[in-house]
Amino acid sequence: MDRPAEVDWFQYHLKHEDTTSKARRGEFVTPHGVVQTPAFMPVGTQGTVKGLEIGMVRQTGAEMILGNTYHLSLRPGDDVVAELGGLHKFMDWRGPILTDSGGFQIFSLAQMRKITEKEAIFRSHIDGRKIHLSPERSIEIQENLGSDIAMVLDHVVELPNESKVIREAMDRSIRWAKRCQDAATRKDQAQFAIVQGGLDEGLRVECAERLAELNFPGYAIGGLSVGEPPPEMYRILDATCPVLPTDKPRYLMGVGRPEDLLEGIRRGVDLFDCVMPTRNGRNALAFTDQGTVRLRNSKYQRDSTPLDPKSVPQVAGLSRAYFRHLFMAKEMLGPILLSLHNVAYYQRLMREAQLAIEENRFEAYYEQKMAGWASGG
Ligand code: PRF
Repeated sequence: MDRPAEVDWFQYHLKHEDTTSKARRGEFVTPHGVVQTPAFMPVGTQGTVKGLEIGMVRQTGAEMILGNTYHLSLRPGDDVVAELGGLHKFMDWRGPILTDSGGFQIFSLAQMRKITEKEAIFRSHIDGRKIHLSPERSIEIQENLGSDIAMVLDHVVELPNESKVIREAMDRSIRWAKRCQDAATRKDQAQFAIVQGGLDEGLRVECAERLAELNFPGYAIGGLSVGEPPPEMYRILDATCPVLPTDKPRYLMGVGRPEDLLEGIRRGVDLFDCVMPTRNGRNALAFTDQGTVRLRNSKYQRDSTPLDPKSVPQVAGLSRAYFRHLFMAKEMLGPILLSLHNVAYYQRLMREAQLAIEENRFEAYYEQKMAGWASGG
């Protein structure tokens, strides 16, 4: 869609700061609409939030979704998506879209990867084809997809790792962030930088400070939730968040469990994404206020209690026994309805968190949710 180039999109309004924690209540303006923060983005890797038709995604209350450079450039091809009018039109999602740069997918999916200063070279996990992904090409792909927010290409390394390797990847990620910035041609797309630096607080602070100088419209914290114990991630958030600009949104990439979201929010994170609600939904694991429920468990065979009476209308009337039956019988409705429930659960959590921040009671809200999840129903 053509939009006036002179309009200053991507304003972040910090509306309120919780007095009991570092939680922030904000609003992020994009060309495809406003996102209330804290916010959770369902993951739509291949141009679909798995299992959910687009009306269901909207119904959950999600305001922004995530798409992937890596997957969509390999299949169907970013040139194809561009020719068909961009990703919004292709998948009929009218709201904001954020696309990841490919940095993390090269790390987690690609075979035979090699990183040089110029680019990442790897083999496609689909057909083994050799692919070159430079910062400039990542931005070209994301501009072709037409997302509202493009992530810079970063170099993600395994943890634990030698400090020299972590520093080199961090330095390269900063140089690549600058190259992404210089490659931008679309006024209706904002780029978010990504803080790397492993589990080293000093490196994280340095990275955040150096990226802050480049004045990006938003900042992500990457390289976490890659297998380290959760307290390590919280320690890095404690060190990193205070160094990030207060007037820009902060995005914790690929996180996480409901408790990780609240742990992030009380440290000042505004935005999250994770495959957890959809992946677990396909796998018979439900999120509830009493903790996770494994619906294949035989103890639910004759359990007539509703999974969650506060869920969406399609789910609110369904018993645990019915869900167990759907999964045992391998009916496709099971994964669909449970993905819908889980994504809606995450969205409800974000709305509750937003309200708690507005009313200066986030810590009390956090304590109450954590106690419920620990109660085990
Ligand atoms: N970098 C990018 N995408 C990501 C991550 C990252 O570090 C993570 C880490 N949890 C998830 N997604 N580009």
